Amino acid sequence: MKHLFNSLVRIIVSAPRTIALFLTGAAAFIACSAWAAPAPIILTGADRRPALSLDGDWAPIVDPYFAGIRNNGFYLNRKAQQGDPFPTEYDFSKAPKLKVPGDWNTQRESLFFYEGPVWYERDFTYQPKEHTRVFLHVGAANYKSWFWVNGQKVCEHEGGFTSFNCEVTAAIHAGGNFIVAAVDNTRREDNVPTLQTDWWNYGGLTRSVSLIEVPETFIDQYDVHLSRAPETKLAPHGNDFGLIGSLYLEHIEGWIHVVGGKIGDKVKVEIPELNSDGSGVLDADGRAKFLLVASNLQRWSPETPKLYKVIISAGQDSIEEEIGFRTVETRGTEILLNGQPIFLRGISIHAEAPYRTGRANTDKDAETLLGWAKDLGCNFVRLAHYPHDESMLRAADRMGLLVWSENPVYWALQFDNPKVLAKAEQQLDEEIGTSRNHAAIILWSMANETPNNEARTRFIEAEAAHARELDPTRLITAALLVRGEGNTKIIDDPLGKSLDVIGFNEYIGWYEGHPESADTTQWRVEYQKPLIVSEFGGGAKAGLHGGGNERWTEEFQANIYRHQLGMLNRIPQLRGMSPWILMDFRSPNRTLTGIQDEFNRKGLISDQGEKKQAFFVLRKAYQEKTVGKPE
Ligand code: GCB
Repeated sequence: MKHLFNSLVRIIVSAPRTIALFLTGAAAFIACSAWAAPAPIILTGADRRPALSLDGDWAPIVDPYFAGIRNNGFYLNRKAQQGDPFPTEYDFSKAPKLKVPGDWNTQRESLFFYEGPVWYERDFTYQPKEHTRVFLHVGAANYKSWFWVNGQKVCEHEGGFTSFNCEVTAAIHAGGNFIVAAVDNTRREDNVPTLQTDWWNYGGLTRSVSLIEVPETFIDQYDVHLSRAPETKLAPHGNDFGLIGSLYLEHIEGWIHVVGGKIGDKVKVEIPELNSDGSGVLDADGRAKFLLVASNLQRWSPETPKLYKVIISAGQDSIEEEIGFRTVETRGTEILLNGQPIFLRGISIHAEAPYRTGRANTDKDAETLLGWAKDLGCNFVRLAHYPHDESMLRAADRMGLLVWSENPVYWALQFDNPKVLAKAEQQLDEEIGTSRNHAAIILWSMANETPNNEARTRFIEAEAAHARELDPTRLITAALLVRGEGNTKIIDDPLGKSLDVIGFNEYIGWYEGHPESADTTQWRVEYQKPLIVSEFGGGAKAGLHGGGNERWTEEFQANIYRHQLGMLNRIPQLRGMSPWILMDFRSPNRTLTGIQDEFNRKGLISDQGEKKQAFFVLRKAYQEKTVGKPE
């Protein structure tokens, strides 16, 4: 406002040309707020498409007052152009570069605590092909982002942990092109997540960026999964499918959605190794269902993480996937994987990069983190507190780790604000739409530690219903808070009614009592459903030693784990655990100098890869299977 006032004063005292320029600038600003570019689209298996990588050096302008949008009719060009509305003073080419993918906080000391807008620019050459559409694929941009190609707005997006795709076909041309992006990680009350979290608000183009080419009519989303229906044993003399023999037949089913397809167009799914294929035809919504019969399928499990090549095609378009097939369901208080009860020996993981810190985003980060989880004896990981990078999910599929994937509905959002619900649902659309074909994912988590009140319950019930509609094949969970009465811990949050599996967090021995307090704690659980203790733990600085009752020592943390494991074994419907947390991670809340230094130190491993004593306590329990009900 103040700026507008100053501008008006300047206009009144200056020449008519300035008035014209001011109006152009103001119109451009209004246009920016009012003109919505087409919404980005969701692509399943975007990483399986031919792509031109735009990773590498991008030129940034740090713009704390967002002057690039307000004053100058945007930083749309590589540098200020003649005729720009106000005398402009920017030139991307002069800026020292930032790496993409990457958060800006760990790349430049002055940006360590920075929250606000940063502009990015990148040049590239391109040769358009006929009958091809081109999408700018953004792995993640935290939190809000806007994109222009050759000065033309191509999209904007909200949400910092999911991928999205902006069509650039009409904006791109043969030869030299450039992209300008603005990314703003300002925390706001009506964001998802909201103002308070316990992790670093890493800003920027934190995951890979590329250009993806697809035919004019193309597959955007698909779902290929094993049917939960029991397998069919064939009669020895023939059957509906014309096969003879005593084979086990299983059904692989799903759907394919085609953009630009016509009713009746055919789609096809093939699994060459199983000698199996199936087809379907598009309905009025561009979706085709299919069913495949597979014999002698080897099911995916943590012990045998078998992935099959699956070819999905529609008209000119085709994608080659790697998909595992398994079922997951609950029966009473059991979790059944492939029909058999399973205990989830897990660990929670943040997307914090091992050794270098910052946002994890490479195959190597994923392999290191999940490699440590395997070494710990895990068959399960809770990917907290937001959807992780595709490379984590691909690695989990390959390495045989079951996954809890989480929507960033964390602590106290504006639960009574319908716009906030819409944002949470949009992030679910993107999370589920992009990752629904990972055999590893068994649980969609709706939220973490939310206050028990009616608005919250309504909000998460709506979210859960939305998730079930998007994906009826997986289990819905959330990490709940527990309440205490004397020595008894009670799980009776009404939200439990709308969950398939109940997660709960507790910090006995750290935020309350002593490690030994766990020995006398009783549990009352109001739900006959499977339970997962989604967090417990305590802080320790790697290399700091002392007695079992000295806080911050490795011994103290190990002591918490010993007593917790004993206590948890006394909860009859416990079906899994994901203690907090695999590796130390940055959090601005953790200010204890010399110990925390802006790291949450509850990791079993330090950010530099040092394993603490508690790692070995948990590993022993997992390896010897002294936790959980025998499977
Ligand atoms: C919690 C939160 C987690 C925190 C953790 C802690 O309950 O869910 O995000 O980091 O506690 O360390 O306090």
